[in-house]
Amino acid sequence: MIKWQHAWPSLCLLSLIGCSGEDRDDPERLQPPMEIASQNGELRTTFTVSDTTVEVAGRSLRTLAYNDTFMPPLLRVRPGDTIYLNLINQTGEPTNEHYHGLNVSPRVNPDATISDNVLIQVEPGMQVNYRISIPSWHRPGLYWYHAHLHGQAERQVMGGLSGGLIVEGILDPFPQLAGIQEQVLLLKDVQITPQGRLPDDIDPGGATHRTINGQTMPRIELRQQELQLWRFANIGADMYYRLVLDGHTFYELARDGNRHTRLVEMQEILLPPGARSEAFVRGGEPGEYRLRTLDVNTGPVGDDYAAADLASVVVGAASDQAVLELPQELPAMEDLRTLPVARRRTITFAEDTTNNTFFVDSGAGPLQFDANRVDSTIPVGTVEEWTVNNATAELHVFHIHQTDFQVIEINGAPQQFNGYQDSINVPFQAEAQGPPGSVKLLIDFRNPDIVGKFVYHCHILEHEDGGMMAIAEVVNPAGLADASNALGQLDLRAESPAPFDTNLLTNTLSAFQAGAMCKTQQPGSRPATPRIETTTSFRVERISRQAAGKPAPMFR
Ligand SMILES: [Cu+2]
Repeated sequence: MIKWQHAWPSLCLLSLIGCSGEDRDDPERLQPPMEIASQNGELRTTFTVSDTTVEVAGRSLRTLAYNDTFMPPLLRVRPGDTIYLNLINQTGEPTNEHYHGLNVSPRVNPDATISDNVLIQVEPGMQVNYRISIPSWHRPGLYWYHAHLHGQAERQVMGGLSGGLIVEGILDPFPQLAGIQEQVLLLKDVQITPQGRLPDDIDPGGATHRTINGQTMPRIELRQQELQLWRFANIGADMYYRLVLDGHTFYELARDGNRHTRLVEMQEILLPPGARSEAFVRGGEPGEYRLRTLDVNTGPVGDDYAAADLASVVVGAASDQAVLELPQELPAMEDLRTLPVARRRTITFAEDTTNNTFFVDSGAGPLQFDANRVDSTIPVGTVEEWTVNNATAELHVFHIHQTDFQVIEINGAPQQFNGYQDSINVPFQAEAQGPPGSVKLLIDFRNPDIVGKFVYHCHILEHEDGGMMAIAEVVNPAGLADASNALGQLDLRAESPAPFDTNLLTNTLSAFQAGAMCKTQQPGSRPATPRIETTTSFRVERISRQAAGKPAPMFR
């Protein structure tokens, strides 16, 4: 039984779609995730995180979940929309939320709501009000959201704290394809002990249940010659997938929410944790096929993921409708190699296999994550070339928040320009004394919305929790109007469009005061600007007094 706990019940009930009676009456058939779609430019919802029991893979699992569901709602928005998401933490441990892949602010908003800021933690009993403003130019595609609390990310994501997010419009350039069937395929694996819990110490390569939209081995239907868009997201904690559909070819349209400049024909899709692939599939000869993942070995000190069947795919007889052609021309994208490189950096993933600890060397030696240290300071408005090395004997997955990159080399081999992505598999070091595995990226830091502090890390969440994460701070060295927002901290100056809502303010201040992560100011690391008149801590204190004594009914 799915329970909904929305702050705006009438609005959200109106916007709930994706649960047609036909699909729900046929449990073997792939059921699309529940959806919440934006209305009039706004998506408003409340997620309550609780310690609850969910049903998954025919088992009961005691876990932390959003709104008591293993597969929480798919959020569907359009470029230019705003997400208002209230996250209520009714569990005994902190959590938070990241909006993976969105090119949005990493800061605290001027109205005391939180944008995509993973340095905030939502303590037990607290609520945080997220407001994510998606720019009107945002690239459409498949994204996802998930808990991103350092040290608990693997456990919280595997247990259920992850879901899908679609920015609508990926097929807009192809009006001839309007209305084709899309299949949202959210891949999430989960390990369940005989006691019905997650293992105390998760071994990424341990026995696991593979689910799609929370279902085990569902049935997907299409007709011979029918063109469908299959939208895969790996929203699990650690696992890699190598996806094949027997007897069929994938024509990849987009990666990580970025439409390609040409369709890429693939027999197999490698999907590291966090990655997305959106691909056309055309129904072959009538019959039954398997969607499978092949064996993956992530290296000599890595993990083995055994091959597994994921879904049954039934191709029916052709319909009498006209056969749709694959799009031949895709819109052009800017090849970042045509732009000047402002700076070259080398980032190296390293690890200590004896202690199972993980490091990023951003130029100051191998370091574990420290929220109070800035590892890379980047002027906004630039494109940088990052060489990401892997000096270990297992795969890692480089992911950076708030932006995308273009992969220009893998182990020294130049790569054709197909588009952008936000995650990339980094090959392991083949020989102990040999060169590291390596990818070379052009990372786009031109979007002024991303001024602030955010992270880059390995998206194998065991490794991220173990320290393989670092902080980037995008700064505005010109000291332009919004430079003080580069603090990535509470900024309550007069630009706020509306009077402060005391509840929002109380929630945000509580998050700051409870979580040490954002409070330490780094001396000398801030851009100097005459518009910053007070320190952040003073500003927080002043507003705190102002808010004192006011009721905060939404705060628990
Ligand atoms: Cu890793």
